[in-house]
Amino acid sequence: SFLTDSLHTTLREPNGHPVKTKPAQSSRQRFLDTWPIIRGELLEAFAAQGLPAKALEWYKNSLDYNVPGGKLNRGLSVVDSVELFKGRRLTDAEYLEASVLGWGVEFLQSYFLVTDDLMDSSHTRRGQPCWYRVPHVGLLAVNDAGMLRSCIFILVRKHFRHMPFYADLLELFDEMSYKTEIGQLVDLITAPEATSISTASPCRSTYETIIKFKTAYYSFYLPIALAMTLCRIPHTSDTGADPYASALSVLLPLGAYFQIQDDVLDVTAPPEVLGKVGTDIVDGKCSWCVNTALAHCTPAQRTVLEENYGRKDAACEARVKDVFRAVGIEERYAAYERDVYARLKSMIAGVPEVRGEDAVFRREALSVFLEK
Ligand code: DMA
Ligand code: MG
Ligand code: MG
Ligand code: MG
Repeated sequence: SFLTDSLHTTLREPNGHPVKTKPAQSSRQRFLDTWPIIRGELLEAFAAQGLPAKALEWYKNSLDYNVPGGKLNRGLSVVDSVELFKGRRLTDAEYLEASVLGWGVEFLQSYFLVTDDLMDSSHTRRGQPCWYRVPHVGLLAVNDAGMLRSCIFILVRKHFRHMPFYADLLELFDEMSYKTEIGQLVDLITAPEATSISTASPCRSTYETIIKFKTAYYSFYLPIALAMTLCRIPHTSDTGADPYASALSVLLPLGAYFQIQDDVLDVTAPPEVLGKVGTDIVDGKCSWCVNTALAHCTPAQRTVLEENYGRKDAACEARVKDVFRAVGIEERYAAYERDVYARLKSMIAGVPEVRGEDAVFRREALSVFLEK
């Protein structure tokens, strides 16, 4: 397929020598190698419903377009953490099990991205048009998104229905989806159509709620909690600490850091690098940049923000970006990043490691995530 062809193309240095394969790439490759199996199982389940060939074709295109094209950090975190907790290379059968959960997080992600792009009126994603902008897709993207989410449950049922932790897995996917939906709700109602920032009044505490709910739970806690569940890490330990709660206490601020970075990239990164065109200013989002700018701007700059933020107009957007630059958004972000990185590192150092039957919850899973 176009997908595997492009992935197997050898990357070249400017001097023409092949780029040396880093360990990170081979772990990514092993994960990607399970995609045809996962995809095959889903197509088989779909075909078993006895549907017209055209429907199968549509479903196949939606899967290929929306699922495997991203950085896959969330999915990889599941399989890498399972390997880390078990302390050895997984057998192919074990790896496939772990990858079902990894792809599960990626299906959830694709569901949220397809609907997020519709609601944010975005144009591009992962260097291609957003799914709803593809000719003939349009609002059918709503149903396609739901079908991407259903993939999680088809696969988890097939692979784990007989396991004692089946309900725990379902609960994790379900609860983390709910948290994300809450986050998306607050994100959207704090950016009402045609309302200037003076009345929408973004504030720090609303912002912190938004990013924790819309990003941190599903992107950071979910992959680690799935890996812990698969490795049968218990909820109790000798010290009395619940390792899931300790993981959560680091992964929520780590996820917030990630979303703050996403907000800064939205206004600063070139679309060729980012794979998407930022829409936060035009959409009037309660983002880290506007909150930071409001906290440090002069009264004149505040007026510029009030008159131009959230307007569907490129000139207004450019004026907002000028204020962001003038108040030093990038420098302030760099300072925040240095600080939060140090803070997370010391938090991670205090996380207790907890032994399960044949696996150990290791704090290194958290630092691996931080380094990514
Ligand atoms: C990210 O919000 C959260 C979800 C649940 C997709 P966003 O709109 O900032 O994401 P992006 O910048 O990727 O559109
Ligand atoms: Mg968006
Ligand atoms: Mg959004
Ligand atoms: Mg964003």
